[in-house]
Amino acid sequence: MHPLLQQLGVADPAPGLICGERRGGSGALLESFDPATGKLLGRVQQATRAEYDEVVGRTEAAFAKWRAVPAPQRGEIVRQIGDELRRSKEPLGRLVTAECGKLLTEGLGEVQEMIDIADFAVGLSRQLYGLTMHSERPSHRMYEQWHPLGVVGIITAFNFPAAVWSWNAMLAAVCGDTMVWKPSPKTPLTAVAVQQIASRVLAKHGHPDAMSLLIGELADVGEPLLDDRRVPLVSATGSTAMGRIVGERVARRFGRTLLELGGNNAIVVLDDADLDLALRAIAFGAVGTAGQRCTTTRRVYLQKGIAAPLTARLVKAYATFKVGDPQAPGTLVGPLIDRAAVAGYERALAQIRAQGGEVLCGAKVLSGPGYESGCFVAPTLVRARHDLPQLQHEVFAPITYLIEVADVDEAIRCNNAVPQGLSSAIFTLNLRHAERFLSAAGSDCGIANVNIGTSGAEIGGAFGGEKETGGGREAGSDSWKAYMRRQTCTINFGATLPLAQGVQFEVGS
Ligand code: UN1
Repeated sequence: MHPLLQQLGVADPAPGLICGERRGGSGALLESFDPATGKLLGRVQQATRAEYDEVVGRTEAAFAKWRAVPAPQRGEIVRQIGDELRRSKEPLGRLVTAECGKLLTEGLGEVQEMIDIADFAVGLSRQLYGLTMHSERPSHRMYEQWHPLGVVGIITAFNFPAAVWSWNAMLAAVCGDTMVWKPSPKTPLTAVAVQQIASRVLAKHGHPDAMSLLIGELADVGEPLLDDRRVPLVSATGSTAMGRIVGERVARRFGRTLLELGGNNAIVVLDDADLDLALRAIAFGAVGTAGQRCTTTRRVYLQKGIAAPLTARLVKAYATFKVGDPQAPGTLVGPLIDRAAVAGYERALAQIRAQGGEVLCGAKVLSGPGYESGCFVAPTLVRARHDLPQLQHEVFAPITYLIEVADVDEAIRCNNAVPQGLSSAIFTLNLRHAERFLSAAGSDCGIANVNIGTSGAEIGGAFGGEKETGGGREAGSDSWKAYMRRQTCTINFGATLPLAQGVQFEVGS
């Protein structure tokens, strides 16, 4: 058994069903591999369709109890989950790295992000504010209040196997919802370890079934979630193709969705930029997490005055990037999640070449000592024209396009000329250009930055994007509203019944 699993108290096989004290799964075994070594990390006994029904039933029953707990007390329980995560940060961060291949500093950062959102949610538990309005009628009071929704379905992707759950779960919990988590089948062990931590705390407070985990085949767990009227909100992170199915299916039953889908993010570098900053931001955005963030920088628009020198500096920097073991200090690029992702990288490169893109560096699958898993690829820079068709597609791999533009207007047009709308950034020291990028006529993305890159957002802001990114917002600001239902209340404390808009309706008594 892997020592990290032992340390985190995860059995072998791990339970693919966790709901309170109920630990189980009687479906097929799912294997989880370390993409850096290709070695088996552990196995999970998946849940069946019947077990899905049982768990959603229990989670729904738990809702009646959980919503009755005052929000600040729910916050106190979330605070204790955050404290448990603090205690487990090191082994959990290492497990994230082992299972999804991100650098150890990023694995630890991911757990930090969970702790941060837990803290945020604790504060929020005393701030689920509604507005009050002045009624147009005498002796009337009008206000709105926010109530919990019910069972929230949380579907997460492999690249943030723990943090994205916590963005949803910590907010949903203080909002009074209970939840069912369906993690990526590529990172099930991280989910089991995280769920066990949360379940332990919840059980101590008499709410064991408020958060549950279901790992199972698509037909047994994923699909039923979409059609299940007991689940009023499905929050899904993943590809646009997946999100389209989720959005349509859930809408058919008038359920709500919160979608956080594909990104295809650009950095614009103008002639007046601080090029040292731009270089570092492009590097982290493009090759960080091996290009497998939804916020990864995929397109870089360079104004013509700095295009040649910055391209040369980038190519030189790329030659120094160490690709390899994500646990080893000094590594900057870990593996892709699996060989299917490597095949996607190769297919994209074939398209790029066929369409006339010029590969400047990288563009190969790495082999030899340290690369036996077959999941390592060289970070790649491509010089392209703005109309290269492949630019329209998100490929989860470290392939970055460098495109020359004449000025800020062309850069903004190009930034917006893709179907996705998650993150964007401009590097300039000119106030007018920066503000132009942030204006209504500027970037059309959910996130727009100046002199910082496209990835690595803090939890305090609302996170999400427009167009095919799905329109959802998670984490900070007022994203909590997605997990609640709004109720508008009008109270008449007078002795007459005036109607709104001055309508007269006299009823003889
Ligand atoms: C994702 O890739 O799904 O802004 C989320 C970032 C991270 C979140 C990425 N905080 O890059």
